[in-house]
Amino acid sequence: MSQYNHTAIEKKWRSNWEKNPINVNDGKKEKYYCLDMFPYPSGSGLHVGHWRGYVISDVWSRYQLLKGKYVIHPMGWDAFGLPAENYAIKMGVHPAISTAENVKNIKRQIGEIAAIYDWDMEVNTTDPGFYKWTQWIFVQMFKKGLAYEKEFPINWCPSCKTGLANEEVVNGCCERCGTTVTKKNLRQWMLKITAYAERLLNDLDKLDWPEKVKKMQTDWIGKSYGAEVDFPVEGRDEKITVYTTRPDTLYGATFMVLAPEHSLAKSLATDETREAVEKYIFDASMKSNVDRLQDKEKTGVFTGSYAVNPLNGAKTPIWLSDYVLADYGTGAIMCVPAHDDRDFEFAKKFNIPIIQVIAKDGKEIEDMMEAYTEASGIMINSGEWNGMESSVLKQEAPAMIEERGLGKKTVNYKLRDWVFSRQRYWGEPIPIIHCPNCGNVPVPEDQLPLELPKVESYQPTGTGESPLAGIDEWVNTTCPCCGAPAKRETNTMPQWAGSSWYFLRYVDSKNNEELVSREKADKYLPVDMYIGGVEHAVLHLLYSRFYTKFLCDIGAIDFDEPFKKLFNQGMITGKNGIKMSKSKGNVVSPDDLVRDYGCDSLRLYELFVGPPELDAEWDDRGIEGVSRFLNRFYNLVMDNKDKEVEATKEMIKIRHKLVFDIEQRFEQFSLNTVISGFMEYNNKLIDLAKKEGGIDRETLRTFTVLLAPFAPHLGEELWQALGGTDSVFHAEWPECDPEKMKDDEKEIAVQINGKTRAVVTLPADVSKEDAIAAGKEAVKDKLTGNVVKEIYVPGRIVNIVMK
Ligand code: ANZ
Ligand code: ZN
Repeated sequence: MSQYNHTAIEKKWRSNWEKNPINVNDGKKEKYYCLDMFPYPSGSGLHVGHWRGYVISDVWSRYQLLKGKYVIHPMGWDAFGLPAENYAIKMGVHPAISTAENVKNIKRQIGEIAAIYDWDMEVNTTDPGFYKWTQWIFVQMFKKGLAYEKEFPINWCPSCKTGLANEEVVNGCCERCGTTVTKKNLRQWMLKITAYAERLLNDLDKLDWPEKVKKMQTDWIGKSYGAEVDFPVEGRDEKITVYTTRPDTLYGATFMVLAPEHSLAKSLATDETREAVEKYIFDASMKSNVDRLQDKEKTGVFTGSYAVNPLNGAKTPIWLSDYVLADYGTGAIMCVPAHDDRDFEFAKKFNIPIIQVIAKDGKEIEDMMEAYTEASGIMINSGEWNGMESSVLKQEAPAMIEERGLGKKTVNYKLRDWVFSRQRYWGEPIPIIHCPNCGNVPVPEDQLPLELPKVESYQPTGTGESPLAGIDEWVNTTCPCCGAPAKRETNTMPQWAGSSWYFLRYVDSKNNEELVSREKADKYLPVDMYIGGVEHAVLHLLYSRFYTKFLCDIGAIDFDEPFKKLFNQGMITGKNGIKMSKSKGNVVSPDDLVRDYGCDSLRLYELFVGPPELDAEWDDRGIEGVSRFLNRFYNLVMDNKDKEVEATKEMIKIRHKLVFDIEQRFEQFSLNTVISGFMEYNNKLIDLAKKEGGIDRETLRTFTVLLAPFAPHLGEELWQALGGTDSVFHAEWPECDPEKMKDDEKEIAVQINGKTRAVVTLPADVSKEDAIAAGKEAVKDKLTGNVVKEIYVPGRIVNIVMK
């Protein structure tokens, strides 16, 4: 068997594509926008895991191309952010320089994949021509009151020395460096993403996204229905409003807990409790969020004051505890230990009474060992509510409470406004000027971009100010409104700022007048297919939806969801599922594999390792198998291309079945089984070629077109060998005719008493009588006894039962 020369073939077609691009916009074709999550240009380059996502998106793009679409398939760089800055601090190299080097290197590596990226569209978030518009969006948000300043305790990473968004805190630790996050009181720029909570939630229905991701966003937005109930404080004019999702349990509230930061916390202390209360409040303020939220033993302090249950007048002790969060609901809760786990634990620890108000089967439990948390069962110990079903009451109680003037029906969201400032250097400057007369004034739009100045030291100051604060010439400016001496904002934007809208820019990346022209936006946007890792389920994918909705609201674009379809690829890991990383020494570089087996083989193998949505362990040895398949197919074509074989019924049938199977698997995004399908059909054709002395050219051409999205170089080479004069990607995607797929003959097993004795080949639509007759004929010398029954299973079995 001859071996095809992948090096020569791949080189030939690369240079050919450069001269004659295959994906051209003729203005008539329907567009298809297939987007990769753009990478951060890190210094360590690409490994085989990175390849997978890019191969998936390229195969999909080329499939669309063959279906006659103009494919928008761009690439760019998410290049602001901490790693480049940390590198600058370590090496003393300006981040712009190291970033440019990394981009160059990764671009070369991505070139090895042979994807059909349109490099004319390339964007880089650190390019002033790009971040002009990142700043412009911020200014628009500021004008609409959606970007605002606020001082409050934010998540603070003591190692990165910067504030973090809630989304960047994972299990209480900094998403980037893993350090435990603490709280710090800082003036912050905030984006009011909460104004879009309802739309972000409802519009998930419009999206063809994995259910898992939709659920993560739903949970993150965290809408809950309940009631705010007012508890008057005994002996005072104030009342405390609690938020509860379980107003059905009001009769079971035996105490109340306020967050230590609650505005009334201090004043509720009595002479006897003051010292303990103040100490508790102070200690809580020193604790990090992890300590507060982790499931450790509950702590708390009794304030000495009581509130009055508005429903039954019960005297309810008021406690402080840090398991109640200050910034959720009202920062105060009514506690029902019989039906809430945390309240139960607290009540047990501090010997507070427990009153059961829901009974599973109508019977009260003597000594509760744990909370009964389900909202199902019969109400007991609940006055006029006794006997009601708790699930019904849970729905009705908020309105009843509101009618009686004891509180109101409410909806709550877990989603918080987005902390949008970073006290770091390598990001977009926030385009705001602080004027002593005019307050916060945005940099006038015609002065954007507000360029990031060069600094001497990138080192974060650690005081909560960015290194920009140290450049007096930059900080000191004049107010664009009144001309008075004023100061620039020195915080920068988070890395998410550019990635929240970059996909809009590709289709008009050089436009200096607009973020994207409406004409181009209408024509080429939104994204039809977005491919990337699942780790972005709530960060990038939520922010992008928010930005898109905002830009739609101000008329910059005409759609309010950025990504119609989302595909999350699984990760390629090293042995035993361990993530590839330099430090673990298990990184597999594509370079040697491309050299030894060719780009086409590696592309196929990246997909052959398993279902694209699942993680897969890398094993170099597997590439042999796909490489052997490509070689066998190459030889099949080369050996048969000139034989002028007339297509037999069998060949036509296989050809149509091939198209049917491959297309169906493609549409289900089952790319690994497309490849195993190729292998099976290849074997069938090789056998058939032996039997029939060749294979017809049309079948070989069809197979070549189907294979081309996966192995584009080989696809072109074989297409040319089969007489193609234009690129294989300009061939039409083959049609499948279901009529031609039908088997017109069937192999039918002939059994005697259930044991197969012969096989007969009969027309697929043979009648029962004929099938039985033919079956009996085939086994006639074995029919020695009395035939008692004749059974025909259509198309499969003739069974003759004998005694
Ligand atoms: C009484 C009650 C009885 C509750 C019961 C639960 C079960 P969601 O919105 O679904 O997360 N809660 C309210 N504000 C809180 C805060 N700031 N910090 C901590 N917990 C808070 O849950 C809302 C429920 O969480 C509320 O309903 C409240 O406890 C608690 F059998 O009120 B519940
Ligand atoms: Zn001014």
